[in-house]
Parts: sequence; C-alpha cells; structure tokens
Amino acid sequence: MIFFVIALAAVVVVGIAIFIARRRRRVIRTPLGRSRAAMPDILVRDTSSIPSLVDGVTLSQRLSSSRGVFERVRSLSGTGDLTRDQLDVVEEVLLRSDVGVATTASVLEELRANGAPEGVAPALRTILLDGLRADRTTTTTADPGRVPVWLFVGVNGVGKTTTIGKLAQRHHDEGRSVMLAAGDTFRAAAADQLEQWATRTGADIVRANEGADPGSVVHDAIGRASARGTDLVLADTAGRRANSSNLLDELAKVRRVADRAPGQVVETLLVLDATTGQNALSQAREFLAASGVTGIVLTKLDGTARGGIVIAIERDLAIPVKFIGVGEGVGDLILFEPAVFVDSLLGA
Ligand SMILES: Nc1nc2c(ncn2[C@@H]2O[C@H](COP(=O)(O)OP(=O)(O)OP(=O)(O)O)[C@@H](O)[C@H]2O)c(=O)[nH]1
Ligand SMILES: [Mg+2]
Repeated sequence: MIFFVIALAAVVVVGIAIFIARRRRRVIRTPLGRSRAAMPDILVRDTSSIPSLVDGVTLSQRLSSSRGVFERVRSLSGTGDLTRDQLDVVEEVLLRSDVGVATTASVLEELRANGAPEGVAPALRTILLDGLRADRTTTTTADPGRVPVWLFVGVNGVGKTTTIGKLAQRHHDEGRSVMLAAGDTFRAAAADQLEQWATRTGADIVRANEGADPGSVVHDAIGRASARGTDLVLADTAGRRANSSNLLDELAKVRRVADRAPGQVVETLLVLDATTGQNALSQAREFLAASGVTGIVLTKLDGTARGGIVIAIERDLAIPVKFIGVGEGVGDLILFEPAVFVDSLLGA
C-alpha cells in the first residue's frame, strides 16, 4: 500500500514538472531592454461568450451597418437604362459607404454605359466584382531551410495584435505550429497582450521588455522557430513612434532583419481600420511606399457603414485585401471573398 502511494505521488510530481516545463518552453523572454511593469489582468477581452461567425452569425448580420446603406439600391426596381434619379441614388450610396469619389465616378460611368438588364442591384454587383479580381492567395511556405514570416504593420489601434491572435488560431486549426514575435516593444502591454493570445491559441512566443530593439526580438523568434522546426512566424510591430517617418524606417529595419536567413518574409500584411474610411486609404499610401506590402487586412468592418472602402482600396491601390475582421472574437477574421462580401451588401 505504502509503495503504491509513493509511486502515485511520484507520478503526480513528474506530471506537474512536465506541465511546468512545457509552459516554460512556450514563452521565451529575451534579455533585452528595461524591466517591465506587472502584467495587467485584462488585455485580451474574453469574447468567448459573444456569438461569432463560427456560431452561426452571418456575414450580412456583421456587416449590417454597411448593408443598411445599400438598402436604397436594393429597393430600386426596373431594368434597362438607369434614370437620373436611380443614378443619383447609386452615387449617394457609394459615397456614403466610402467607395470614394474617383471609384464612384467610374462605377456610374459603367452603369450609364451598360444599363441594368437584370435590375440595378445585380448590375452594380457585376461592376463592383469586376473591380475585385486581385489574386488574394497567401503563402505559408518559404525556400528550403528558411522559416516563413508574416510581418504585420499598421498604425496604432488598427487591430494588428488582435489579427495576429486570430490568425494564430486559424493556422493552428489548419495544423501549423506558430511562433509569435512580440516586435512591438514600444510599450510593455503590447507584449503582454500578444502573450495572452499565445496562451489562448497554444502558440509559442518570443518577447522582450519594453524599449528593446524590435529587430532583435524578431531575429530571436526566427532563430528559435528555425531550431524547433516551427512552421510559421507571425511578427507583431509597433504602430507608433515619435513620428511616422521614424516608424516607417523602423519597420523597414525589422523587415530586413526578418528577411535574412534563416527567416524569409513571405507576407507583409498592412492592417487598416475600416471605421476610418478614406483615412485608411491615405495611411495605406504611406506604408505602401515604404514597406513591401503584399496584402491588406481590413478590420472592424462590423462597426462601420463604410464597407465600400474595400472597393476603394483595391481599385486605388492595386493591393489585394486578403482578410477582413468582422468582430472581436477569435473566429471573426475571415478570408476576403468578394462575391460573398458584395452579396452581403446587395443580395436579397
Ligand atoms: N469590432 C471589432 N474590433 C476589432 C477588430 N479587430 C480588432 N478590434 C479591436 O480593436 C482594438 C485594437 O486592437 P489591437 O489589436 O490592440 O490593435 P493594434 O494595431 O495592435 O494597436 P497597437 O498595439 O496600439 O498598435 C481592440 O479592442 C480589438 O479588440 C474587428 O475586426 N472588429
Ligand atoms: Mg498591438
């Protein structure tokens, strides 16, 4: 009996030791920068009780503000040439949804020229989809011996860290191992927030203290991912610096480091906040000039009537929107599928 109790106790102790060792392996703190403040309790809000797309909430419901703007187009009846009044309605709706002046003008031109053989909403649907034909595939493979890196850039508050958390879950669900790199060292809470996502999604994370060199953190994460055979590194970056040219210089530096063997940057995703409408477009222009962006993640489409900004971004910038964020939950980041999106606005 005593022997049995001792054996049981030994098994429990070994089990606890293995559990602690595993948890330790997950979070690697690089010895860089100043010491940090205690970790606040709530950085990543627990949104698990809020229904998300995976719980049967539809995209139309999530896009209801933008869909509301398009209601006036949906209710236009008649086929053939468009009347002046109908064109005015389409124009107003497109401008209100932030499609932008230039794109709206070209859409109206096409409507005038082609008419609406099957009705106004279907005609508009065809034209909008014509402007959304970009290749939006993402890559998770790098050259042999290199570690693929997805780098996330964008100004503060747009949703970079949240997007990384959601994507960590998506990659995990698709069978990839993920290493998060806490390259936002501007404030301690940024790494804490990413660490909470790592815990939630089971990803590994390399982080450092506030003020550390972001390039070193990303370099360290790639080195460790390479040593462990991790499938993908998702690298967070800061959204602010003393001024925007400093920020862009720093991002360029981080990108160079991340792209050096064994790392290889296979996606640079610019995160934009849809609620800022046309401002998002000006931000994008600044970043595009500087940082080799391969795609856009447009967040917070659930909280805005400015859904038309997707169309403006692709038409004006010729950069594909690859993912859209439609809520705060982990399942609320989806691949951008133009037909599904446009149907959510214009469909019955
Ligand atoms: N409604 C909604 N909220 C979102 C979405 N994506 C992100 N958010 C929220 O936006 C806020 C800012 O998100 P963060 O991920 O911290 O933004 P960030 O770009 O990392 O910000 P910095 O670290 O300050 O540069 C958080 O409250 C998120 O929950 C979305 O698709 N929909
Ligand atoms: Mg962040």
